[in-house]
Amino acid sequence: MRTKRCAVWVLGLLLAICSVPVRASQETPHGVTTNRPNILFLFADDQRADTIAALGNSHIKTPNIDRLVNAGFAFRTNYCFGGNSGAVCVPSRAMLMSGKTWLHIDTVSLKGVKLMPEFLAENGYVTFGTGKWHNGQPSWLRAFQRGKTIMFGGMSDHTKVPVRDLGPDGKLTAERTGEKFSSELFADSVIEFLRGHDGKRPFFAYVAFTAPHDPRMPPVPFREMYYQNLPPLPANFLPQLPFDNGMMQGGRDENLAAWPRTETVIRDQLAEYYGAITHLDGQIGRILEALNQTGQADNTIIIYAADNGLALGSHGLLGKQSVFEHSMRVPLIFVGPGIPQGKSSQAFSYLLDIFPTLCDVIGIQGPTDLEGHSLRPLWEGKKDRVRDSVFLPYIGIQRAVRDERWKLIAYPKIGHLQLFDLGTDPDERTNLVERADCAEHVRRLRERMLQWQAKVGDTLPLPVANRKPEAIDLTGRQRAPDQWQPGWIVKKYFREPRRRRKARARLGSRRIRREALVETVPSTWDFPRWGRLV
Ligand SMILES: [Ca+2]
Repeated sequence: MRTKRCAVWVLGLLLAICSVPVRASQETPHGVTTNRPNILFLFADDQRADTIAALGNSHIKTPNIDRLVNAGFAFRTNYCFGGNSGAVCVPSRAMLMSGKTWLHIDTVSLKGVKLMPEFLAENGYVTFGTGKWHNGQPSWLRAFQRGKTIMFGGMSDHTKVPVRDLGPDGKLTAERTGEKFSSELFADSVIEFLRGHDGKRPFFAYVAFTAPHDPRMPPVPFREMYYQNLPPLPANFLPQLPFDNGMMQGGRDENLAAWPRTETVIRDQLAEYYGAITHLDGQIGRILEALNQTGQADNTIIIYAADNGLALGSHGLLGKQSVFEHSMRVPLIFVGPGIPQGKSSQAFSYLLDIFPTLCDVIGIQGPTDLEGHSLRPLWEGKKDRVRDSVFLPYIGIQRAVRDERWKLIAYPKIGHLQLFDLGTDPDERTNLVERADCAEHVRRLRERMLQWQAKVGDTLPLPVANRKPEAIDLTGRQRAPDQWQPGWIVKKYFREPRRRRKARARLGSRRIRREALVETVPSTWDFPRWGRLV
């Protein structure tokens, strides 16, 4: 009798639970019912933090990212936590998705790590992914329930993107070539998802653009607009980094222009880079418009970020394989319910803070082993910082640590140190490491670096004192294009001008190299400046 009464009670309870409407609320595994916002994650590839008009770049046109800046909260001193690969995208995305540093995860496969979208799905979210995924197919399949035009790998010709879809059988379709420019292709896919979403459960939509990663080949009008009005050289332009930072020779990124870098080439490549960003910005505008049309905009958190920065002429480098600010700092903007509008913070943050931040905002207890911090208290004004320094470990060749004003970079392979006063020298142009009155900063920051190493389990030995690096000169070094560069870029940046080819044949390489230097090097090619930098 007692058993029968109990069974009836349980049946009644089950019926009551089943009759609870699910449209506006979700139930967590802990039984707490909440109203959760959607999440739209817009992620650029290789976008420097200083390429957004509303955040201070007076040359670039980014009206839609500006809308996000004006409607949300920008983290102005946000970093990628270094990396363990020349393809910085791989560790950066692994850290974003896991909330852990690259020292503690298998960045290539993400095996055994709880992923941010996977975790959100376990907590009631519909997860959708489009665009680049550089951490293997099994981890993508674990992360997302739905997907279209997914590009597995690091890069492609933007007009011939190799993509797969997630089929109704839960398997990835065969690879096909995308029919549009990458940014348009991925925008189309997420717009289709947004329009088709039934709203019964909140969504997490991840849009991983491959712009402005090279090939720097935006549609013609977008590069023409900047050729007509060339971007200025970066303040820390150099024809070549004068010492080997460990990634100068043999890396793909550094190969995209001849040494010494010239003003003409760098300003043209900047025009193409800015064009790719402005074109991407237009696609972001389309996505925001589609979100508005669904009526979901007021209940959606939008995140805008990028995986790593880029040098593009700064310090004589082109790529992201350095711990200078231009290569490790990336945009980070949050927009949404409860987030202040048009505000920003200089507090230090990392991309790996996004996972714990989202857990905090939507009211879920995140995995206990996340290494980042929630950034929510910063926009709520409850804290003015979540950490007091930033550590940037890059493979076994570079380590940097910075506090609010000072930054120390160590190059363990060559025993070299650089100290910059970011307060007066934000472009990292003048190395103060040998100045007697700066010795205390070197000592203090080196100590901080050791503390960071201990904290994250980084065992790389650091230089104990500065050793001046040997100068190298890559002038005229042989280069070959990779398979993804379109013909016009190969012709423009890889083929030697005919007059120089003829002269080389006539005079021999040694003499023409000197002539080429005289001919192409801009007035800023100034060897005494090297002395200050090294
Ligand atoms: Ca990247």
